Amino acid sequence: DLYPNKKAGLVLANFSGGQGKSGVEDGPKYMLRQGLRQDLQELGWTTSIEEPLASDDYEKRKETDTSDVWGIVKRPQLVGEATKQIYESAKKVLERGEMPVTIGGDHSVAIGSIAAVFEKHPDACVLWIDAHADINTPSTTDSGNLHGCPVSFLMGLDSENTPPSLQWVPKCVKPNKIAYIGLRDVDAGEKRILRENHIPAFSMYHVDRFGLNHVIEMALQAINPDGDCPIHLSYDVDAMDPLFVPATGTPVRGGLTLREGLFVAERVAETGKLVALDVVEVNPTLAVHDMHVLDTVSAGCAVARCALGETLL
Ligand code: 5AB
Ligand code: MN
Ligand code: MN
Ligand code: MN
Repeated sequence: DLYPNKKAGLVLANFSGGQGKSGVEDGPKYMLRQGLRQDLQELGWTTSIEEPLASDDYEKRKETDTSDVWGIVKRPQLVGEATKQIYESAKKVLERGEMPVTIGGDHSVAIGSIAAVFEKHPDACVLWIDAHADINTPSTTDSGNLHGCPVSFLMGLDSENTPPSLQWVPKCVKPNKIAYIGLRDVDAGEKRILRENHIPAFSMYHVDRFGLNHVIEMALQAINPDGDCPIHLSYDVDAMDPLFVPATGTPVRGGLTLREGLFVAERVAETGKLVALDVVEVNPTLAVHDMHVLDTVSAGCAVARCALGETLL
């Protein structure tokens, strides 16, 4: 069996402070209501729930604390505190021998989950599935939204300009230990960072040129050449086309089909090396039809099921 122990700790990362739109904090609630926990139990997983953000009202603080800025960067204090809580929860899950499944929330929450995974597995690698590279630094970001920056903090890029509240983040991810698939909206500063650091990055162009199957093999080969490293899959649902995943904060047309999106998760499951999963950027309130909510939430749940082995026979 690929997953001999089959214990997952669902880390509910109901947080929206890494970007401006509200609603993404409801992602976990909708995915649970859709039956995510039962789905995983039917696959044979024992599940526990962690609620790292339950003891404070982060949404309220987002609305009221207008002084939480660091130059152009928005809400560094809020993001620093929330991601630290998520980090502590994910560490607890890992210490119990369970797989952290972090449900966002915006993609800044991956700061916490990935930091925890590298503490337990220093030899881990990250597969980042996204339309965006999320590697802006406080110096390169145009939006000031921290969900566009998590990778730069985890890599320790531009540490001179790291807001004090995020200085706890370990510089754990090396440039040859993270690969991207699905990119199609990368800022100029991010392209320079990817190039200068030789970070393996596969855009939709590469998916069309080589096919997704080959792209996944190249990505895994780049970060995990011997196939023995633990894998953290950080999955932004906007990697998939807005036709299939309309209710997300920064949709970009020309993305992965639903089947391609699930195939990535299935292929990672097949490696038997998955140790942690994030599913982020489901924002039910951005739907204009009920069907948009259902499509998006179902796709998020399907990613989790596929990553945890659903379609492997
Ligand atoms: B997401 C953009 N690069 O920095 C920025 O959805 C978009 O987690 C970031 O991938 C998108 O604001 C963040 C323009
Ligand atoms: Mn994205
Ligand atoms: Mn993202
Ligand atoms: Mn987005």
